[in-house]
Amino acid sequence: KSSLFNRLIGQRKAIVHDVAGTTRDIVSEKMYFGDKAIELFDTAGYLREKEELSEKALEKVREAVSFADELVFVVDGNVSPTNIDITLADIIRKSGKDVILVVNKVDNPKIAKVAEEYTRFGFKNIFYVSAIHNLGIDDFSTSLQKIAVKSKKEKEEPAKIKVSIIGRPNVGKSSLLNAMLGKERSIVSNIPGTTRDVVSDEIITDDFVMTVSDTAGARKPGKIGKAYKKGEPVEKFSFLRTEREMENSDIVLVVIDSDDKIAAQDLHIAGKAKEMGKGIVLVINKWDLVKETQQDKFLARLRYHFNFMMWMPAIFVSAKTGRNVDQIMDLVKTVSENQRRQVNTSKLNRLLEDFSLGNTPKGLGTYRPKLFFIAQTDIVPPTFTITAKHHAFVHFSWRRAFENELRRNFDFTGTPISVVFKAKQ
Ligand SMILES: Nc1nc2c(ncn2[C@@H]2O[C@H](COP(=O)(O)OP(=O)(O)OP(=O)(O)O)[C@@H](O)[C@H]2O)c(=O)[nH]1
Ligand SMILES: [Mg+2]
Repeated sequence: KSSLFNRLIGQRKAIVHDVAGTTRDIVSEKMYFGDKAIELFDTAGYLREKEELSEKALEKVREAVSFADELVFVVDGNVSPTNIDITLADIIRKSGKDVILVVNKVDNPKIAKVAEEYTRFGFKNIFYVSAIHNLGIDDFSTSLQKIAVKSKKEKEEPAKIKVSIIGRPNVGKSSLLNAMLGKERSIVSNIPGTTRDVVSDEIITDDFVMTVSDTAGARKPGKIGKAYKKGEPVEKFSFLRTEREMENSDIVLVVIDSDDKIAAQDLHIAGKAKEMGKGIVLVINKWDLVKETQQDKFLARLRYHFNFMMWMPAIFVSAKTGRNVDQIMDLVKTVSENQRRQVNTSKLNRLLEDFSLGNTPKGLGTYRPKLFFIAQTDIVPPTFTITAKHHAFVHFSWRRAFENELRRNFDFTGTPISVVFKAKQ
């Protein structure tokens, strides 16, 4: 299997063989076909046994079979089907998944006769190859390409980034948009509630097209209710528009006014963006108004209040003087990369295994959670799915600690990440 894997990947990967029977043996690599790709898993190491498969090895096989979308079943064309082959064929057939049977080591006509014995497994899609001698590999690879073509398109490079500017009324959102664009695009005034409709424009650089939207000031829901009763329906409408704009964006610039108190509403807005899985940059505006003596105090309060989102980058700017405004663009780009980060599956499994050694999730009574396998299942926001038994008994504090461990190992600055569980069948 490993020779075949290496042949397909093109020798780019050193296969790890050290610790048999652990997730350390999962080696994966992406194979690209144009803008489509498949991720190949080599299950080397599961099946060391000569005669029969241990229950543990079988479990690993079932796990891999259940995880994959399609299967490549590799057998040795030099020898007749063994008991292990028959057992594996059975598991694979029962999975109901599409299977490619690859009969390896077929490099001369004599062997071809033995190799044909494998047709009795009943798999229609068969390739006779020799990984060592590079025979039949192209045809096999073409059939992998067919799988890739069926798959979803790889999510695109962060060429297009949608950014929304959200914050309480009068914090300087419109001023910020104008400063970022370098033109007076949105109306600025010292009257709160100036912006009523979303105002968007594009910032185009060599690396990306950033659509930036200035929104109506987000007021406390209670206040909107009061305004509504007083016959000001526009406000309520604006708030809904704001939320919708947030939902439509990849990254939210949460703007707060450094010349004012940090309000519950500021935390509410940031919390909402987090809940929606959006990338977040905290932009602290009007820094020109804050005297140097007050700056430390403000920083301390900021750290205290936004403690629940340690991973959120913050930048101090002045829309008025233009200070640091350019750096917002750099931060947005970094966050955009982080929220599209895809972590290699073998690295993830190694991390989970190492972390679990010192942090076994405790269960309840006889219900002991057992974690089997982890894979990243989505981006924007990065989502990790752990296949487990009794996962309902994993305490939320374990999940939080593991999220922190992920953040320690991979840069997810500015993006929420999510760890979810999937029951093992
Ligand atoms: N000193 C100073 N004043 C600023 C800064 N940014 C904005 N302002 C002022 O703050 C006031 C409100 O600015 P806007 O940009 O209209 O604020 P907004 O958040 O869009 O307000 P709404 O649309 O009403 O929600 C204006 O008087 C601006 O001139 C800044 O960096 N420094
Ligand atoms: Mg405005």
